[in-house]
Amino acid sequence: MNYVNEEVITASRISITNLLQEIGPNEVIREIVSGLRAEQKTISSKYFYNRTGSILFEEITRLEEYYPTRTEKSILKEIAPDLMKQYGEFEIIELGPGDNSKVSILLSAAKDLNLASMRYLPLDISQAALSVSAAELVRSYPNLHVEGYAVDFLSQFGTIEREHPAIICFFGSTIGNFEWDASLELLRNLSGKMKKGDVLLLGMDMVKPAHVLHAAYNDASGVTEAFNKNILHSVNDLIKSDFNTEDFNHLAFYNKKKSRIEMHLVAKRDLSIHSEYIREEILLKKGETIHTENSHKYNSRHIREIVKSTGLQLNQTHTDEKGWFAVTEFQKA
Ligand code: AVI
Repeated sequence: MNYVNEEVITASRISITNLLQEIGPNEVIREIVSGLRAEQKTISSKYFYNRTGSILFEEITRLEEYYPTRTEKSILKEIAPDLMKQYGEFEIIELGPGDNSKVSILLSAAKDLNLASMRYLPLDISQAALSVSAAELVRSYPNLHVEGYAVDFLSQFGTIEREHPAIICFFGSTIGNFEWDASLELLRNLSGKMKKGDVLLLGMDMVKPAHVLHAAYNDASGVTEAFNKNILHSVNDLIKSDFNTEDFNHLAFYNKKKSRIEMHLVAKRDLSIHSEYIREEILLKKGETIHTENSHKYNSRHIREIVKSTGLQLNQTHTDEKGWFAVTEFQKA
């Protein structure tokens, strides 16, 4: 009986709203096929995250070589008490929350301050993921209300109604997976929708010795390789094609000029790929690559460019002692 009551009480602190405008399958097919017919073949990194891809990514975040996740969390642990003292009355909005592990650091610091009530607004593409995480969070934080939105946060951030100032969290250096110009545009849009006093906490993976970067995307146990190759399974499902992961090698390298890790899949032999949706096969020459991901690495010049381009004010850059990762705090002036 108690259990049932508890479920009712926690459920009353959760609301999930679906504002997704469905993207038709034709658009997805068109996007993937045109990427595969381009001079430099590409598959957008958003297609990594089918069920297997999401599990593999979680595994990557726990790898010894993959420093970003644990480094970002250690920074958050360090700064959370002061941040929550300063902005404890703010609501927390998180773009693409993933598991609850990062926001939990902020919420725990707020809980330690005995804040009467807290509102957390996670924005994610997956309504199912939002429901599972919301249920977990309200169980751990008795003063917490979760108002989740299934949205494409890139285009729909402005549609979220809110009255209070917010800390907007965009963690994990997900921003780094966008081309530099696209990331500035995204941040400019975000800044345009922010209200005076709102704070943006941006997780940014910083430039560091190339061998460290190389190892993070070429781990010894081959999880990143499996993650990279899995995008072909995801594409096979979406465009009914016949890619075979055995025909490709994983390639990840640091492109210093563009300050980014690039991931590719390299054809081991000449290939002809069929899809139920296209008449002409997709041809690959031996050695030709499909570009699957960019992961930009930043320095202080990039941060200054962001300030210049978005008009946001730079409050502080919080880094670990090696300066490998930064949680940068911007404010809407
Ligand atoms: C999600 N994103 C920030 C990760 C990154 O590091 O760019 C994805 C990833 N790709 C390979 N390993 C991890």
